[in-house]
Amino acid sequence: MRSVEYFLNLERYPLHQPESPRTQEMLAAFQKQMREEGVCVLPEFLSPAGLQELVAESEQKASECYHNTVHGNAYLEEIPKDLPSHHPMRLEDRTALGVLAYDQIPNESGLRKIYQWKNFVDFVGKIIGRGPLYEYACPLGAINVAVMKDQDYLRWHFDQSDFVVSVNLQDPVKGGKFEYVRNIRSKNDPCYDDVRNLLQGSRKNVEELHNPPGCLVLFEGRYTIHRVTEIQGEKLRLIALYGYALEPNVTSTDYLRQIRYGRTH
Ligand SMILES: O=C(O)CCC(=O)C(=O)O
Ligand SMILES: [Fe+2]
Repeated sequence: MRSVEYFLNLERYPLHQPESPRTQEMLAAFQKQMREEGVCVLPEFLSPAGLQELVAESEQKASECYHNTVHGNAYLEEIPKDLPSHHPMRLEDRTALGVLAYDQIPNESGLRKIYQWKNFVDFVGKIIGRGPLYEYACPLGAINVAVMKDQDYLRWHFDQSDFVVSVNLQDPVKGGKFEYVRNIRSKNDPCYDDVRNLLQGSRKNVEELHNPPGCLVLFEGRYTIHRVTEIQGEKLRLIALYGYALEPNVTSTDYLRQIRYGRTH
């Protein structure tokens, strides 16, 4: 049985020594990056051997994923009836992807070991800077792996959650780029004109995230709109998504579970 250390690059990121000056220095820099940019990328977070094992495991399970195609808007909300015709909430697009749910991730998986490791949870929580983190209490979503095949696509959207923690496992041959427009809206201003222009094809302020396999990414997606461009080719895009909450016992709705996992439990 492998220990969590096997999967991580602890030489570069000494999470096992949380009090060491190097870890503290690193944390301060990532906290600053998170505060200022709303995104934080930690390259080579996984060890090469750990990455290889997690890819093999996900590839092996990929055919069991639930695949769904849904059309909707960028707000992941139903469209109110009386909206003007030019409102960006009326603009719908396609999302097509597969997902492996938490209960499809093997009990011995390194993905679980990392997710549950106190040093990891504390480290991520400190970077996010919003207090201690709790494991997401969703039996399907706490850890899930997005499996994207040829022609799959994740449309432009805002997240319903404050932040996402992801570990990229495998890039496709072509496409599958994570694009975003940083703070296109804010808490107080929905900036509908900018959102509409983007949804209609504008490339203004579009950035591409550089997160090769093995990267850990922390991302705030509530005000930063983002998408994954269409996958091309036979190689799967595989990315593990870790759900954490700022309080205990936070879970997802049956509606959301049905769309993402094709079931509620
Ligand atoms: O697959 C990704 O890189 C991002 C996924 C995402 O944006 C989401 O699940 O909300
Ligand atoms: Fe998202």
